[in-house]
Amino acid sequence: MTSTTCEPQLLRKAEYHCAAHHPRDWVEDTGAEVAFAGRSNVGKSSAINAITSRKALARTSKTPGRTQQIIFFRVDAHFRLVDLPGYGYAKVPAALQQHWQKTVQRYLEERVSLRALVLPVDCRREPSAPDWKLIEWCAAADLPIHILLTKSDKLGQGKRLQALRAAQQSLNQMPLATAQLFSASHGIGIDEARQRIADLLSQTG
Ligand SMILES: Nc1nc2c(ncn2[C@@H]2O[C@H](COP(=O)(O)OP(=O)(O)OP(=O)(O)O)[C@@H](O)[C@H]2O)c(=O)[nH]1
Ligand SMILES: [Mg+2]
Repeated sequence: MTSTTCEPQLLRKAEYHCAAHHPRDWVEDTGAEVAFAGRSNVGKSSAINAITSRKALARTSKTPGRTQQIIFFRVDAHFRLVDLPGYGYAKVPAALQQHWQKTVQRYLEERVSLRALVLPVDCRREPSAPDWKLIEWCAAADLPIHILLTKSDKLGQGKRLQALRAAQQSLNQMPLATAQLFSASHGIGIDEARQRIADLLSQTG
């Protein structure tokens, strides 16, 4: 029997499972998964690698728009992490942009095993309009969302805490939205994120 409580260290066992262009290729919708959404180039794939303690589990790139499919990582028979295509990169052809948008929308609306979204947001910027759309969609759907204020290595300690307080303040009407400081490259907030994701995966659906 598989356990339905996810220990944080279990996330280190994540393995690449498949990349899906089309909903028919999605992994069977059983068990529990947490998906990483967000702007192109914000650091979704880097966050997955940091949290799973893997250098190149999810492919990262300096070229925005790298992750173009929904990528499933299997933690064990019950738990998964999912890397969603990024949004907001202007150079991606409109038709492709629309295809992703539709796919991601369908994923969010239909996926029964989805327990929460993780949304990396650059800590030096305000969340973008599509970031807010996701945050508000989650609030309306009663789906937890955990915001990683990422690339926080780029800020000094004082500015970092200021960014965290501002984010928490802007989310204070949304009980299922949480935020933390994070840096994939400098190891900031990785244990905290791993713990949070394990807790979110352990919730019953
Ligand atoms: N300084 C710093 N750079 C980071 C951090 N996280 C990611 N990066 C860099 O940001 C760039 C984009 O990272 P990715 O993880 O590929 O971003 P992504 O959101 O998966 O991008 P797409 O798949 O294109 O949507 C890479 O050059 C990373 O090295 C961080 O915490 N600090
Ligand atoms: Mg990526």
